[in-house]
Amino acid sequence: MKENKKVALITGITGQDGSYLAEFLLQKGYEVHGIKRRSSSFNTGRIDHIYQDPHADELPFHLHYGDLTDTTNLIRIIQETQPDEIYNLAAQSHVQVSFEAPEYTADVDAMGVLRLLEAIRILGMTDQTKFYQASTSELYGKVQEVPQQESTPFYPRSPYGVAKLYAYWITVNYREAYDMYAVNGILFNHESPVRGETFVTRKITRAAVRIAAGLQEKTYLGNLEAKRDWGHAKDYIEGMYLMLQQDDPEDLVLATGVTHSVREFCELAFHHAGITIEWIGEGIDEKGINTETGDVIVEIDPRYFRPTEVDLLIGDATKARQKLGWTPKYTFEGLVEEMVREDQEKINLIINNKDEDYSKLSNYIQ
Ligand code: NDP
Ligand code: GDR
Repeated sequence: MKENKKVALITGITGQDGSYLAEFLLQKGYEVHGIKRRSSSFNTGRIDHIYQDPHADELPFHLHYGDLTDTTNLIRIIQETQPDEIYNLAAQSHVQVSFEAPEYTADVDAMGVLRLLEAIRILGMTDQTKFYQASTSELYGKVQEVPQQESTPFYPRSPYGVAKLYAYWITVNYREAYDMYAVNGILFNHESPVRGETFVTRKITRAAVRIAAGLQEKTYLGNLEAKRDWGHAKDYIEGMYLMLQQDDPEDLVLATGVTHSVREFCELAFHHAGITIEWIGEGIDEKGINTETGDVIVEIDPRYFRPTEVDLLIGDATKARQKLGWTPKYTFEGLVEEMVREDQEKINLIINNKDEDYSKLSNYIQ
């Protein structure tokens, strides 16, 4: 007898959000398909634990090789999997990198969305497949009003933001032109212990525990004054799911409504790692000092400044609260503490030589 499971296809399944969403949908009884890129080294670290389940053979979890730059591949995967829901989380998601690779970023983050939407249309699946687009608070960019909400004008400040602007509007257009259930979740920054190591939060929590353990002397950061509305990825993937379960498709902001500077994130992360930080100097000569030892633990490196910066993000998720009943469960303080604690645990495994996967060592001792 054919099981009556809902089928979800997740692009970007190997990323932070994709891995949490896959787990969440499997728990809800979905058959989950994910698109992963071919890579010369392992890139499934965030989803490997799903396979470690003793009943892995029975798990309704399937990975497909693919890429958002490859139209025929996307058409084939959608045709084969016949998804009820597509969550498009794949992207070149690093803002700073988008200044160095603007064309590639546009290809994946803008054109990739068009390719997926066209695939759904070409296959005649506009009535049966719901589409979630991972839109971003980077669309707001240069501050027009705060807090930012659905009606706030967009003014992106990076090739990433501009590519995501196209993605936002093409999703709206396919919804209106073809009567598709297609929505944008305009998500403010969300982090977790599996956040990529080059985003500022994880860069800081990882550095804090390594410095505290004597494995690293200092870390280099860019703009300490930028303010972000940081939430926990686990809360946000639940919001994505809820956005596809409504009667009518609607673009919604997900945010905590609380903002903090990079500097504040730094102070709290080092505090949880057992270090009190004090700032001396100004501008690019500013330094963070360990108050106990007097060691310089944070220096400013201009290479991390962006050609155009997004200074202040603080979101108003009133609509999502009303329409979805969505509220974030994690606080900023809880998020930072969890990230530091988990990085601490990884460090302890290495220090105590109990880490089974010695290839991970190079991630922590360098
Ligand atoms: P990650 O960078 O952690 O994950 C991105 C995923 O996209 C990875 O699985 C990556 O694969 C995959 N990917 C990259 N390029 C391609 C490509 N050409 N074809 C197919 N897959 C590709 O991002 P997050 O999980 O943090 O974010 C998920 C989505 O949400 C992204 O679209 C991001 O722009 C957006 N977003 C994120 C926010 C956040 O604060 N986290 C806030 C708002 C929006 P691989 O593992 O092989 O690199
Ligand atoms: P962001 O995240 O650009 O907001 O995009 P990131 O963590 O990269 O930067 C946040 C702020 O910190 C400042 N900063 C630094 N950033 C990095 N990466 N490294 C540094 O050393 C550093 N020093 C200071 C940045 O200038 C910036 O102001 C994230 C991504 O997940 C996007 O995909 C997503 O769309 C948005 O969040 C919402």
